[in-house]
Amino acid sequence: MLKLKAVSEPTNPNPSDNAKKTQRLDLGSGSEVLYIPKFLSYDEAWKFFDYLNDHIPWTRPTIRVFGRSCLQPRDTCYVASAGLPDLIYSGYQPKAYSWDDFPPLKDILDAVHKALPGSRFNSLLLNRYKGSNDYVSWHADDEKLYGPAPEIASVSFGCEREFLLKKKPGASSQERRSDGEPMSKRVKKSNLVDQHSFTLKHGSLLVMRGHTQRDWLHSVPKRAKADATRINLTFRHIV
Ligand SMILES: O=C(O)CCC(=O)C(=O)O
Repeated sequence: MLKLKAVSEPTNPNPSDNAKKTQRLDLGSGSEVLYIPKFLSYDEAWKFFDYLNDHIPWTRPTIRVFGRSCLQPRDTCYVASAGLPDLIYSGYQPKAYSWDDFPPLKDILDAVHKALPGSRFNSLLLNRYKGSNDYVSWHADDEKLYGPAPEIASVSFGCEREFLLKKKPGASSQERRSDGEPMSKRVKKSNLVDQHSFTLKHGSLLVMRGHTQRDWLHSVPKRAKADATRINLTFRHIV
């Protein structure tokens, strides 16, 4: 597995945004990840953390995984614009709160829209990891309601956690077939890497786009040393 190399790539013509040092990781086949470590200032991000920790009606639902019921290993909440189809994942349908219920979320949404010109997020899944035993297992946000190539913007607060990406097994074989070359040659030529790791910092923004949900899985594993609370917001667009 490789750690992301810090390649500063200005993606926004606004010079103050460039100073935030966007790192771009090309995953191949039309998938890419952007990472902005200092998307929010340290102090501003702690103010949001305190607000979210205290005011969001966190719940820890029972979900179904591989046919068995279990407690989701993190707290959650869901916010969506009015009139959208319901979100259902792992047999669980969260109540959709309104943006007006939590005004600071609209400020974060505005900042995300500004950083990602053309984006129009209309829903938000919030996660709270209360310590090192909380996690999210390997999955892709590939529910049909997000469309075939969703952009997902993830803002992190509090304790740093590792965020992993690994290629779906089927995705590499699709690549081989369309290319028509044996895998060994391809790997030598393009130096493909099937796993990546990011340390998601307090106040950072990570964006998955293109075919990332189709071809890759992501997770936030348990980490013994990550014993403080982390809050993560994933902004999504329901089509
Ligand atoms: O907490 C994170 O960084 C990831 C959350 C996630 O994967 C999700 O909400 O689907």
